[in-house]
Amino acid sequence: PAFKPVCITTWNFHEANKKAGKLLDNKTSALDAVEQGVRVEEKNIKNHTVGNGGTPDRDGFVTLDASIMGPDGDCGSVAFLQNIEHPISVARKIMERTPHKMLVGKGAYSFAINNGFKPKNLLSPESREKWEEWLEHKDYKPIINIENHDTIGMLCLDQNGDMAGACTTSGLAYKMHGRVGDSPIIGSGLFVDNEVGGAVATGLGEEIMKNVSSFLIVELMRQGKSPQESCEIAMQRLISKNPSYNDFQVAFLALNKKGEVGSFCIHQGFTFMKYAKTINENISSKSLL
Ligand code: SD4
Repeated sequence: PAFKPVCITTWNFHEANKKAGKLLDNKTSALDAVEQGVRVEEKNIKNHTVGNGGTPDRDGFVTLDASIMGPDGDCGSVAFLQNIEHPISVARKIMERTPHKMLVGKGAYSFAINNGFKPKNLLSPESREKWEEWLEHKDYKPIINIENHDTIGMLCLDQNGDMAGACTTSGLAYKMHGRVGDSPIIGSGLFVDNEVGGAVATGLGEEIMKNVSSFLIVELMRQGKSPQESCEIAMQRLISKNPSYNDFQVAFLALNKKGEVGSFCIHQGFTFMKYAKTINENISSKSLL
């Protein structure tokens, strides 16, 4: 093949990254690979930060955000979606089957049902129990590295040299009902430009959104910066806008068209997965602090 496929994923989502990496090795397109890859974690009830089994908002509702972006520059996203296990696939259908890029809440749910998705209660007994414990104190503080696995953001470069990305999450634990994070906001939680590369973000979405960080990282790569330099410069921008960065985590992951990878986070503890040449490994990110 002209290009050696690469797949990278936020945190230690071993299985999801391997699934997508192996699909790329079998000539699957980057777009299909990112969708199939992140679905592994959406389905996984033991993971409390994505899809099924996700941590609910403060009122006890699991509400999901997701986005997908393909090599043709097109994108789709869903936000505040409930009772649907695979928001990434809903996002893809919005991209492919509607004149729009984003659907939210009840409208996104109706669209999903009309397109063959089945309703499902996503609040696992375990997540419900933890929420009930949380209700006793109702402390609202972003947790820095939730169990070391969190929002799943994935970037794939396929054998044709085409790139796609996906991002899917149940968002911040115990967020306000109706809160939407960075993950479904194109340019914030995810951005891909097939001429340059792609970036994904995880951590405190409010900070990522106000800096449109994934778009910024891709634009820095367009100017000739490496993925690593681009992640670091975007982080400098982000922390320059909020002096209390010691109190929250943000992490970036980027991939360029040459298959080079970069990552940067505020606090130690962010890791990412990389699949290349049949090796699937977990790598510790450089951090600011
Ligand atoms: C959000 N960025 O909803 C997501 C959550 C996350 O690590 O990635 N936490 O703000």
